[in-house]
Amino acid sequence: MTILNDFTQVLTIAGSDSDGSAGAQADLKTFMARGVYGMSVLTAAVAGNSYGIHDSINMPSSFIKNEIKDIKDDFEVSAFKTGMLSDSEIIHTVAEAIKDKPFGTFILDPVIITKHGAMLLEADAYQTLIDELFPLADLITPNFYEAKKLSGLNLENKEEIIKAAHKLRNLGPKNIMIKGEHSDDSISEVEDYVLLEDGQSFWISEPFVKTDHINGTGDTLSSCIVAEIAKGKSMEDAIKIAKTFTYNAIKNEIDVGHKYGPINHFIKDDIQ
Ligand code: PXL
Repeated sequence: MTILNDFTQVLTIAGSDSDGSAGAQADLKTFMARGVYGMSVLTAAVAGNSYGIHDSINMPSSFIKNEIKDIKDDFEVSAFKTGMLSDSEIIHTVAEAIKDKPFGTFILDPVIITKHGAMLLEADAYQTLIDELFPLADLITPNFYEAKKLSGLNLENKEEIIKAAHKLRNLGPKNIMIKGEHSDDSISEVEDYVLLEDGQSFWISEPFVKTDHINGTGDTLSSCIVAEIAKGKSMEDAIKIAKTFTYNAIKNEIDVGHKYGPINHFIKDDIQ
């Protein structure tokens, strides 16, 4: 029998998506693909498939607290992320439970809305997210829409995106990654902007892939960053690896579901 010692341990605090394409399921698949041991604290569960989300429930705060306590009591988590947090009460519960930094590096994916328009965070909870979790975050990864909502800026050009990143960083997160706009099918590249803790910044892009299979893209990117940080990569390297991994997962489509399908976590690549 082979025993794998010192396995790198990571955690997602997120919602369950029944069709396996997004949320905690996408995170756990990414953790597996990147060779780390993944755990999941569920905040909510959505009933959905490739046509969309049709129902959802939130976990009670007392249950979320117990899930986090059980991980704390028994595991050595090196890095973790948050995804769907639903409302202010859940954000507050999670913030209280992680404020003593029990799980290492914290990647906050400020999940607000799905690609197909389902709201995963109540509008009156944006400020709670900013007040209670931004100051604890090592990195936030808003998409274009979330960056607009959270910064209050229109992001009409590159200067505005840069301005939004600085504005968001002034709210507490150490590093910022604003993911590029891709609602217009005529673009050729999806370009993200990264502002690092030391003040350095860069644009990072991959070709735009015209496909309906993009569920779980943001979840996969942030959980890949978690995995790479946990394995010892720098923030910059982890972001670059995650961008390439996610692009490969989009490019190598798998054919499940009948409408907006998942990306492909089975891809074998040699991104180190
Ligand atoms: O991809 C965003 C997302 C996050 N979390 C859950 C989801 C989705 C999108 O469907 O269902 C639980």
